[in-house]
Amino acid sequence: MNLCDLFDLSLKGRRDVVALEFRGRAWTFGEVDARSNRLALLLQQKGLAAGDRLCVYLANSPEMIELYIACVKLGVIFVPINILYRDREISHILHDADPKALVTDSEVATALPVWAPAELTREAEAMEDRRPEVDLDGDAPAGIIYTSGTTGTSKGAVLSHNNFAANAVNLLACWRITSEDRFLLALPLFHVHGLGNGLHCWLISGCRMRLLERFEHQSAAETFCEFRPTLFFGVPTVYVRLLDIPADKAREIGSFMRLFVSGSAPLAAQVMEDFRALYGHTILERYGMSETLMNISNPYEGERRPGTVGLPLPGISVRLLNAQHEPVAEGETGEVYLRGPNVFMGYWRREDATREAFVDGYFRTGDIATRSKDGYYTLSGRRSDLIISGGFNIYPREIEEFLSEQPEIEEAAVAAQADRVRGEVPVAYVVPAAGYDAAVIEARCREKLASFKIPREFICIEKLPRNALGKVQKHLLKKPA
Ligand code: MCA
Repeated sequence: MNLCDLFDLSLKGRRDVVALEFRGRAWTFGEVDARSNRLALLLQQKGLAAGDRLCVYLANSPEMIELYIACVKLGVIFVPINILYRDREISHILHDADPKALVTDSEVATALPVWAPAELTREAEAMEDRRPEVDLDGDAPAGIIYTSGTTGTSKGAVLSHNNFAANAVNLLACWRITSEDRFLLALPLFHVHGLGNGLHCWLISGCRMRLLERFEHQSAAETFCEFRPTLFFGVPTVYVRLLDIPADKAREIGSFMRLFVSGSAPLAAQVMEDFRALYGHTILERYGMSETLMNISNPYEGERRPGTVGLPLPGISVRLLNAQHEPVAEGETGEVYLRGPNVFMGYWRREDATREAFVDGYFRTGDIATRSKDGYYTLSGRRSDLIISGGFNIYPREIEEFLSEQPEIEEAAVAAQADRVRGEVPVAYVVPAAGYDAAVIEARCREKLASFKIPREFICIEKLPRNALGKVQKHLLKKPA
């Protein structure tokens, strides 16, 4: 079996049922199937074949969904690019993934063929509504998700049909997702949360999904009350924003909602408490990664314990190991290592990084956790200095390298600063050189880096605190009095 066999539960099994709503329009599963069949044959006619990569730089849209399904049907590897990325970040992925083409509405500097989604849709209308004949087994790669790299440049996590399938089957079973659900998806499809969990749970369960281009907190109450969803996935920032909805509206939303899920960053226990008081629902928090999809989840039935990510999902083995790769004692913190059908195939064309990522067949997550006597996991930190802002991963090294390229900066360090809405935001500690002007530097960052990576503050200091080995001691960084 491969993903198409699971998708056919809805694409064929629920052909005449409304599947997808977007900006006031709706499509049945049969229409989604026909459109993605035609698109797959068009891509094939344009020279794409199983194993080729197709980069996609698009905001959430039905066209992005159809492209993904067409790639799955053809065995083409789907490579989504964060729509907030700028040229510097995009060009790295276009070079690394080595795709046949890029699909986008934006102006992107590349020598690759660039196809606009509307143009593809128009050309595909002339193709037959026929499934391409491609023999794919579950170990075929389905997608490459670029995850910010600790070394400053991101690496492509290769996820197979089986990875996506195992993840979706787990979530449908454990979160009771069925064709009766009405699913509101506001998360970006260029990340695993929106693509791996969102799109796959929708298409395999056969539920009705309303897709949003993005989460807009100003119109969230109206959107919820108009569509009346039963299922919603969010990052903690979204739930913080939902706390601002008037109590009467929140109660109304709580009356038709079945399940709120949170992930991609830690959910503050207080936010979970406040949310329960306002909506009458206990958010279900879970833990995943781009390299492994979902690993650990609080239970649907049973205690959803605040501050924890719950229990390992079916088929997934978890170890907490110390620096010597030995199991830690009960209640001690250790690094999370994972093994299971959800764990990726490796980093694209990075045998070295892939080798380093596994110990005895277990994937090394870089996350630090403890386990309670009754098996609940609590994440307590990270091996690297990853910053998670509004659910987006930021590796300071990438920003530090960019800042160090500026002639007006001698050296810089980027650290996390707590933020009520986004959890953490990046701030830069800068040793200035001649001509330094924070506004000029910020403008350059805004031009070259995704908005969520731009340091919220540029703090000038005389020198960076370093240990005897010369390593910057970020925990000693503080604003001058
Ligand atoms: C944010 N912005 C966007 C989007 N999201 N622009 C276009 N499309 C988006 N999807 C930009 C806004 O234009 C603005 O840019 C800035 O972000 C902040 O926007 P704001 O309106 O203040 O939004 P917010 O209330 O802060 O909410 C932000 C958000 C966003 C919508 C929650 O952070 C988001 O969608 N986060 C989800 C990320 C995600 O899917 N993470 C999963 C990774 P400007 O500042 O220029 O005006 S996968 C993962 O982590 C693992 C696998 C897992 O376990 O899930």
